[in-house]
Amino acid sequence: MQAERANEQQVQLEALYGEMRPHQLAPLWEVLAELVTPTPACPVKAHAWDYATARDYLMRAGDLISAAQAERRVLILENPGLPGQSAITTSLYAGLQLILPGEVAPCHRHSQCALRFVLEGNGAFTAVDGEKAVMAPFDLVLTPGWQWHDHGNATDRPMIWLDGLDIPTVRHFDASFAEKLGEAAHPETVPAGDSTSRYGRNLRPLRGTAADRRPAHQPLFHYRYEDWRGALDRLARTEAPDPHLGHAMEFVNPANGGSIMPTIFAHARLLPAGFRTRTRRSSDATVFVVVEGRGTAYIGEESIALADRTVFVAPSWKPVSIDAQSELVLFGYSDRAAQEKLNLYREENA
Ligand code: 1HN
Repeated sequence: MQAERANEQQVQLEALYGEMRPHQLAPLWEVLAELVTPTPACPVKAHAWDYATARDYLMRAGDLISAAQAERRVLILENPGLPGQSAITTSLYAGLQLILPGEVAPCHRHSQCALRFVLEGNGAFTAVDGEKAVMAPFDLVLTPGWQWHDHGNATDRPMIWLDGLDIPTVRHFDASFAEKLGEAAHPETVPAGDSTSRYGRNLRPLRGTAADRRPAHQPLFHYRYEDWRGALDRLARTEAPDPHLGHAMEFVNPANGGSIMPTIFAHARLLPAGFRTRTRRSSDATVFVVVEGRGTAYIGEESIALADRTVFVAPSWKPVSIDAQSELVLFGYSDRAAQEKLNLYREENA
């Protein structure tokens, strides 16, 4: 009797849904549990990209299409759980970009924020609003939103870097704007290295128009490997590693002491040889690059071998433990900066 009544209710509800659908109306109670999950439940998968394999495909693309023709010659690192979405996590994008000797990637700007983390090559540059950052391996270079940028390589070797952008975040807000300068390169209006000498030494120009060369909210855009690696090393010599992170340092914006860009948080870690981090989970899915060393990342049920320049991604809220077989140095970026502003960020240490 009861089953019959339930069945009748279901039949009538389905009929009601069918009638309301053409009016763009739908019942919340059928989807509520999927919308508001007790913990993060997204399709992002833990995954790793072997550098040599990706590099090989990138070089083959380099034989077929120029940087100028492609505008940006990049292989997207697509999360296997987000096919076709140009996304490595629900909020972030990652790609590997190649600039061959003599090439220029033409000048443009967009509302999306970008970082470059150099993987190979020495001496090619990104110019941001007319100031060149001449790049070395494992340098971090920022292109904050709406700043003109072009890339060039006047060396005789290819340069390859990891691009990290907030493309899915900007897409989520439907707030993408972009324009091309119409010239290959921005006029070089500021001497190379200027922003580092002005803002990268715990100083800032006191006054005068020259102080306005960079936007006040985003003064520094080049974080050199030799600087951050030295700082991490000195930290490691003065204290025991954090049980969940190892030795870890955040890249900060000197304008406000906060994250490097409004949507993107970046950090570097050093794990001593033989150290294994205690399991930790956080709501910011994170993209990592192996800078030095070997090890294994345990992410949920997966175990990922870490070798030279492996790029890997840890999804939101999956337990992560990293085992360093030799001294292991990692770079990582995530949307923690955005989540903290929205009061969403959480972490839990086991
Ligand atoms: C972009 O502007 C660059 O400037 C790289 O190098 C990757 C991916 C999507 C959209 C814009 C660059 C990009 C990008």
